Amino acid sequence: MAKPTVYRFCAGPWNFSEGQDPYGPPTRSPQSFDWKLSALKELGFEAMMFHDDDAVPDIDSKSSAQILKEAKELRKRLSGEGIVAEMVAPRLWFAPQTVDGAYTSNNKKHRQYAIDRSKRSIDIANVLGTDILVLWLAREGTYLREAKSGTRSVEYLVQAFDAMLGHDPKIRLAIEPKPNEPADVAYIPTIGHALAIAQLTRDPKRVGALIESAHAILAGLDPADEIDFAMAFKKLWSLHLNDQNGLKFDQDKPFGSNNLRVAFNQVRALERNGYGRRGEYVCFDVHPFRTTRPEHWLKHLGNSRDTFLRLVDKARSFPEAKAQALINDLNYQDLDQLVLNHLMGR
Ligand code: XLS
Ligand code: MG
Repeated sequence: MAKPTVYRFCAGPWNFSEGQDPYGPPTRSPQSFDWKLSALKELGFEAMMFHDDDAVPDIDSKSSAQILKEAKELRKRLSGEGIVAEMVAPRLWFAPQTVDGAYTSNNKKHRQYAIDRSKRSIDIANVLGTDILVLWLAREGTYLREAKSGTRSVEYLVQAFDAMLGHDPKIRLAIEPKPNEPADVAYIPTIGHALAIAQLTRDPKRVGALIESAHAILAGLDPADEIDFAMAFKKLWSLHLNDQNGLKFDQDKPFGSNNLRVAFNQVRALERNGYGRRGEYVCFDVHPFRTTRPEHWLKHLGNSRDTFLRLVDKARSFPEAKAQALINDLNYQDLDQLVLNHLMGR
């Protein structure tokens, strides 16, 4: 039997957010990048994930040479702290050019902006020593379906992915699907869509996925099934664990906060597929509650990790033989109770 996986953890600077939401300002004073980096260390996390402008602020106003210089400084800073860069993601939902889509905008110049910015993100990833470019396709969808052609949007996405794959022979694209928000309806809502569009690109084996629990739940799916599906294709290259209470705004709650059984099944899926054995990190895309006081600022991350590790114990100590006997007997009533009793500690 293979040795149990020793999981390694990761978070991004945005996961130390200040409490702002669409209806109100921050509730905690902003902290510097250095504060966030030392918070990550204090938590014992080993990696940080980056949007391109987390790594190089005000990226659009800087030359390529300047971007590379700042990325190199960051690399040095991270190595000094013993923290690894897990991925880089182009933030393609802020700039005026992305108001109506980035790669799928109806405006040619805006599509080019998105591709050029993605290439810069790849250059940053290279300097930071990661081969993963995460693509959360925030604005690749519509508010009105009549505003765009779905077929043409698929073609635009493939053209953009091909440009990125051509820019660097080693980069891997990890598509992070989400069905809605900020777009009304997105073009790549699920892992199935992400892996299907990968097949149309110039190098399908370098186009895979990142699963975020909340995004799968928003699509009405079980995140554990999404994990199994991606891993059946060996294409789960990163992971954003969190939780979500039903079909509403993206909540980024601590892992397991809303539904412990759904969280348990995600951990079981990771365990049975060997997630983490090829160097993948467990990232928590979680936010502190708005009410959080500064002295409790790191709890949502520490708590998510604690819940994750306790569920790893639960997955490893699950009475498999008993469960199998109940499955063979079609006694799903008792199987259900076996799971609940196991989770409740008996
Ligand atoms: C938003 C996404 C975003 C990505 C990285 O829901 O989770 O933060 O993870 O671009
Ligand atoms: Mg995410």
